[in-house]
Amino acid sequence: MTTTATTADQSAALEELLQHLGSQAVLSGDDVLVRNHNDYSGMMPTRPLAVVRPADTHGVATAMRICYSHGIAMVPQGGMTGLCGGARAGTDQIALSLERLVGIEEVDATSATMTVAAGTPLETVQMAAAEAGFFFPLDLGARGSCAIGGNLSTNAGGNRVIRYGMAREMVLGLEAVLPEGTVITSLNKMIKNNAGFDLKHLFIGSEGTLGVITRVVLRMFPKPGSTMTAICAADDFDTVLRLLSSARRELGPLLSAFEVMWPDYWTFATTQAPGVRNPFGADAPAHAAYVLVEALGTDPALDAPRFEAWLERLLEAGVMPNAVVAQSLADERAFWDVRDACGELHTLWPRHMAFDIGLPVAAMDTYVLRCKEELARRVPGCQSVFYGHIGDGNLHIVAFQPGVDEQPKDEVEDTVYGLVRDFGGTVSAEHGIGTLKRRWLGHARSEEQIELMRTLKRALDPKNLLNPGKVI
Ligand code: LAC
Ligand code: ZN
Repeated sequence: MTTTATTADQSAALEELLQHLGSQAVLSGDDVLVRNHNDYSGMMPTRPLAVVRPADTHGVATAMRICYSHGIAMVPQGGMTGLCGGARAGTDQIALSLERLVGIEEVDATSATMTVAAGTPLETVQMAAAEAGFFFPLDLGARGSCAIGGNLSTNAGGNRVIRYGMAREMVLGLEAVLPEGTVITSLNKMIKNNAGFDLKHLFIGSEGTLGVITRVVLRMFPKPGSTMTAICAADDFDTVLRLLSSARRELGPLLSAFEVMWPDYWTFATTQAPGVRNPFGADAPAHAAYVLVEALGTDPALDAPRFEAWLERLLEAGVMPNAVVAQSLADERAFWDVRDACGELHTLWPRHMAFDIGLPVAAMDTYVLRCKEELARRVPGCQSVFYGHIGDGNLHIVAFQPGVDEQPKDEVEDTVYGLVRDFGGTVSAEHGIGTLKRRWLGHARSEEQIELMRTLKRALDPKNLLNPGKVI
């Protein structure tokens, strides 16, 4: 059931919100800031009816109770860095921004946990963990702007999943507000707690459709004592797979990133992205794939020579043609700059289409070849680059057709997702579904799975007012 609120309902709700939360927490009409109009998905911006910015859980619950009783749809918003339209609010909807619900509430060194307000930027969380002598491993390009609540509601991935898992693995407890305003507080600090359903997982990865996360208890990890980073070249994808299994075997639990870049991406990054240099040298020969390998250890005196010796053995055995190991922090940064150059693709191809698919690792290269071929056949002049977190079976594709007014979205999506279905993959490995990928959900989930998602949605949000039209 979808409820359509009348203008009278909207005015009554706004008046009540102002009365209970104060003018600092309610912005409407022209006062709504541009930052609340859109996420990073590149969709058309929309100005929500109003933005409500409560400063505590009680305020969030009050706002949601008021909106629910007046039949007004609410859209939770964090740092607005999502890539699928999940936080984009329509003109008749109220954006519920967590931007004032920020701060580190507690750092518990004995439990190795920190309790954090949901609007806190990821980078602030990382820094607070570091100050306490710990490490918070979730990391992604948008770290300075994205909010931890958004990271959890989308179950964010990033570059260190291979070692530490997705955002879901870093949460022990949380507090969330149900669509009609009930607060569910479970700030659990224990690793083991099998007392009934683990309700936090209803809210992690459901993209703000079942509840709004307000506070979280995060796991902190020991701060690594050493970082080893290398870029390896491979002359075919089998070499990449051999390198991956060798890294898993030889580096064991130290392996913390395994990022693969296909030549189209590599050429873009090392020749077109500003300030990025080719770690093999500007005139180095081209290869079939490039891999950034990172390992985090405990003791530089032991770990670094072991890491170098491992790569040395592979080079000597002729497994791969070339590899460079970072000798300084500046080198490490320069290697990651090649991988992070994807952030510059929007300047090169302003209206590009970006994908975040998942595939069985063994099928990855065949998929890339087929996809590139089909894109070239179906979309004349199509430019595309392939890169991703291959250790996690997660491939990013960015495609663009130059010289046309409107991008051929349907052809490109049909190609990318049609092959995903044929290869038994997923339409989103880490960015989520939002609105952008909603029509493709059936390529990755069965009807029965989607129906169960809808059953849960109806049970928690019978009026379909919390982030309606997203995910399912
Ligand atoms: C990345 C983000 C876009 O891997 O998921 O760069
Ligand atoms: Zn990614």
